Amino acid sequence: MKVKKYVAETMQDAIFKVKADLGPDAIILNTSKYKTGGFLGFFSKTMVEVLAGVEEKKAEPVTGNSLALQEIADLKNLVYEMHQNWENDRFLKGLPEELLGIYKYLNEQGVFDHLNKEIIRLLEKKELEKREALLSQLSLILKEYIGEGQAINLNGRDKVVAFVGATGVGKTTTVAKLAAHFVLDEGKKVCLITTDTYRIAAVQQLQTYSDIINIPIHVAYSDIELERLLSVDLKGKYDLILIDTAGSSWNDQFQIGRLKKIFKKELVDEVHLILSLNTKSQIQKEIIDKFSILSPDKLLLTKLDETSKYGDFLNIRNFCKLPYSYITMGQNVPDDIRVADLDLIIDYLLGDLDV
Ligand SMILES: Nc1nc2c(ncn2[C@@H]2O[C@H](COP(=O)(O)OP(=O)(O)OP(=O)(O)O)[C@@H](O)[C@H]2O)c(=O)[nH]1
Ligand SMILES: [Mg+2]
Repeated sequence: MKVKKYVAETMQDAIFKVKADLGPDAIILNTSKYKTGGFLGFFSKTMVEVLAGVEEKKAEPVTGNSLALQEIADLKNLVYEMHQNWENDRFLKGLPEELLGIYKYLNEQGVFDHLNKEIIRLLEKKELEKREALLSQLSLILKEYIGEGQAINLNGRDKVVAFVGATGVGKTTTVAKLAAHFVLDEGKKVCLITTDTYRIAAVQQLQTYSDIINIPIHVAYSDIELERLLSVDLKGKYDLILIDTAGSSWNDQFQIGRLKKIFKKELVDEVHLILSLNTKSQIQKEIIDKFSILSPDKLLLTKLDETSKYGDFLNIRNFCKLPYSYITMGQNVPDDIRVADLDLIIDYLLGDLDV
């Protein structure tokens, strides 16, 4: 241990000196006071003496090799960054003003840089000068990237559709919105099933909606029960059966695996993976990866109202090409849901563009 003595007029000053010199890990070993100066015992000053120490950290053995490797890695990163900046500058400098405006706008919308540049290059090739032509070409390119939405289409046959996704993304609310839509707007016979039996409140939440819409609800406590409901009890009795599931933390492979067991493909026609648009793109990617073992058929995007940047409509395409089915934009059942219509998405994405 390194031990040192500090003298000051007050204890506070002494401690301050200790910390400044030995750092926050220092410990006080002893304190004492003594008088100094003065005349015949008058006018003397009381001083504080503090003995403090700190454990000396053993330096990590640094080998010549590891130091050199670290330096090489740092240099590589630096060169890569410089190259990226240089490329970026070169790319941006060469752009006509309108295209630069579009690039900056998409950048503000949070569109991944490499996608953004890809889109601008495609636009560049068209050599369009008129603003209208440029915008309509941009909207065509974006539509191509995003792809046509695919709502639940009953096509005269009955369907079983299940909804999966991370905790709290809006599965139950969305199931209620869709149930209300198919009953009230399309006059279909709809039934609900929930496999979310972990929380009492979860069953009650869906029960409340089913009471309001006046449709039956069944609770499946196990995969065997769900199988019986779908293959025997409810078979052929409804135009549409909607299955709500318990939210799985996307890190919980066990929970997601359990759903796989429940969804025997021949009993469930469509699985919609629900993603919330208020989640970071990188996390969206991880969620998509984790839920891919359930082989979802469509992506359903929720909480559009909780974001002001719409780049994820494009970014998600980078990880997953499944069609979007619906978009939800609020908590109101049944109003806040729309089919993932391409014109609607483009309106959101390009709504504020002014080039
Ligand atoms: N702002 C906004 N909130 C929404 C939307 N959809 C659902 N919510 C809210 O998000 C919260 C969670 O919704 P739930 O439907 O319970 O989510 P869940 O995925 O079923 O949750 P778990 O079953 O716990 O995994 C509720 O407060 C909903 O009202 C939406 O489009 N926008
Ligand atoms: Mg729920």
